[in-house]
Amino acid sequence: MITNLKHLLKRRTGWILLLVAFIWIKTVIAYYWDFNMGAMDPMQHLLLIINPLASTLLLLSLTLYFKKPKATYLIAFVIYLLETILLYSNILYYREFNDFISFNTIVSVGKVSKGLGSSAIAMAQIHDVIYFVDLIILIILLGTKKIGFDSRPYSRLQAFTITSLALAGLSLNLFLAELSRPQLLLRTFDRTYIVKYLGLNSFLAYDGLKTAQSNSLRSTAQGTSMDPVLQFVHQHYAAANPQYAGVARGKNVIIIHLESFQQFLIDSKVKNQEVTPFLNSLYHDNNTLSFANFFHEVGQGKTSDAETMLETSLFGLPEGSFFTSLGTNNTFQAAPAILDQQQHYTSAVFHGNIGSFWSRDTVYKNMGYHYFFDQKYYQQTADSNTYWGSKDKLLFSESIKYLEQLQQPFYAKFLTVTNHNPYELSDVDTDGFEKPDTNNTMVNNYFATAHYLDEAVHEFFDYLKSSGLYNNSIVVLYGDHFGLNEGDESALAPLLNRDPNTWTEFDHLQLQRVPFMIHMPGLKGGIQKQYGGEIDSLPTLLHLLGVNTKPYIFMGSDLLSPQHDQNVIFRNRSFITPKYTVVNNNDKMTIYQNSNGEKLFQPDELLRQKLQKISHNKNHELELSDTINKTNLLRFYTPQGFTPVDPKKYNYQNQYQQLLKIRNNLGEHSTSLFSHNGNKSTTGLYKTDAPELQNNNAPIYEIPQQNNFSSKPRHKAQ
Ligand code: GP9
Ligand code: MN
Repeated sequence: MITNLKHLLKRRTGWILLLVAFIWIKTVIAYYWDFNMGAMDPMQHLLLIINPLASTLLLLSLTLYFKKPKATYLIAFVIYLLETILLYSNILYYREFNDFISFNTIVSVGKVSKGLGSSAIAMAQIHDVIYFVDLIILIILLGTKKIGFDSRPYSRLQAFTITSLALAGLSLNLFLAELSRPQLLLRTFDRTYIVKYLGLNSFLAYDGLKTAQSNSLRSTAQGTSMDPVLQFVHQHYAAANPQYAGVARGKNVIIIHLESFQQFLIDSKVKNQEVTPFLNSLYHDNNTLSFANFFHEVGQGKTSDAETMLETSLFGLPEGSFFTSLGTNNTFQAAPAILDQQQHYTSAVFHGNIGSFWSRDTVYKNMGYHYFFDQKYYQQTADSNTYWGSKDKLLFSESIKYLEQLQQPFYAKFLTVTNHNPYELSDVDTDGFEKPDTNNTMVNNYFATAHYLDEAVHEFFDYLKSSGLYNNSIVVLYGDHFGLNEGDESALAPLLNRDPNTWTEFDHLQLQRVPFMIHMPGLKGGIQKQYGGEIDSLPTLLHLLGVNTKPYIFMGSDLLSPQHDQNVIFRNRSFITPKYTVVNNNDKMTIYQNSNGEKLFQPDELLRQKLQKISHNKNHELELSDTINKTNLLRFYTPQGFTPVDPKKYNYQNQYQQLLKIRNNLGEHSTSLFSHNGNKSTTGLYKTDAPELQNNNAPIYEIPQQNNFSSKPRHKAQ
């Protein structure tokens, strides 16, 4: 065996395999030591362990095609060095940004120096030596002639065999990855995911390909491409309703993103228990504008699509997620920046999942978010997380420490996660809620996690009241998208008192309603019957806050405006009007009547034409939105009174320290809740029955472990 090995090291194949082995071993060490890959099950661990192998072998096998042995040895060594540099740069970059280096980061010099310049040294750690030990071993092996230079010719067939082996390995890797995470490349959730399943090389290749594609599309656009967009926006503009315009001016805005929450949950009962008693009470509250006919309009980007619409009033893309594919480089004119520039709002997102998911850590900077509190700001114990991050009750209660430090008015968004499929939660968390007994576990569980989410929101509202924030805030609650998919609906139907045998595609589309509630003490509320969708939420909110939306490129319109467009288009181009539901199947329209769900087999010509026209207009709207996003058109247009966002101004590290520094600098001018409360924390006012926090009188607030590096506040003091 040993002699075989010694023998191998004296051949070209041996040289290649040795380099592959070194890269492989140190990459796996980095996965477990330096990166937080979040492998959850044996399959994910297996993928982590094997994924550097095939792509490295593939790259190095290419050097075997050189006739001259010197070339093989030398170029293979250069590839090995480049791989080492790539790995180590990623380690340093990850320590600062909790993310992997994208193709764009490499090509744009500014960002590289930002990520890997002088600061890189500060990111280095003693144990990093391990990533270079192999280099020393190599030198020793070469020096002691253990590695021999094989000058014999290398047959093409042999080289081809190795390349084929690498390609087969790569396919197997891809197959296993799809098995473990369906739609991995289609939805491109997160850089970490791609690295986790396919490795650093494949990630970079994939990212490079995507970037090249979008760059070539972008280069076709020019300033005049905005003309049809401006024309549409001008015609489509719906002026604010004078009854509501500016009624929430100056209030804090609190957005509560109800994960996977569908409207049918509101007022529903299971085994005589109200599923979401608190949200029901909000829905019926006189101070809540509750939109009964509000639809999600997401595509494959799910949560990220909902966020795109809510923050920009532009649609997500027809395929994939806008956040991950284009959002990291596009120009935005989004809610946080608009509110900051118009009314000096401080903005923050609170989310218990890792920051790189959906590329939020980059996209939020482009949107102008001042702060982003992601998973590392929340306690991480064995039972504090579900698959998607911090449990909602913990998310809300642990956020208070940060929320109370935000300068007011603030625009704060809470992204919940517990009500996300597979909707698994222990009985202790769901507080004895009895699940339904359908034969579909997903359906049964869904009601229990929705119940948990309801309690979490309730606790948060209690805090808003006890801390006084309630009186100067406007709270917006929305469901981002469906929680149960079409396949689950037959199990769900009986719970909605429906016969699954008569369930149609009409029912499926009608079920895409999600809550949209705007609550504020003193607001003239009530259940609103007008139709609308996620695309309409931003103009509605901005008008309530007294912002003139006319200069902005929004696809939606104010739900409260008499000129509001009530036709709602979905990403698959089916649409709903207040009277009809139209299913689009390869451009063939099937029309249903909303009043009774009946299919119109022979609609009269006039109606057909009318619906055709709506279809045409709404498709035009989707196409315009896609052109804006795909060709990054907003870079050619700056709304009056708006300054383009500079993402470099934002730094999501050491945010707690940044907030304290701003508070100290402002002294008595600080407007944070903490300052208004006589420089006393309000965290003690938070009451939660979260079992994870029961053994302590007060919640444990772990100050996130962070590097002291670059703790300068980048956000200007207001
Ligand atoms: C993860 C969360 C879930 O951070 O937002 O995203 P989804 O799978 O619903 O799109
Ligand atoms: Mn979601």
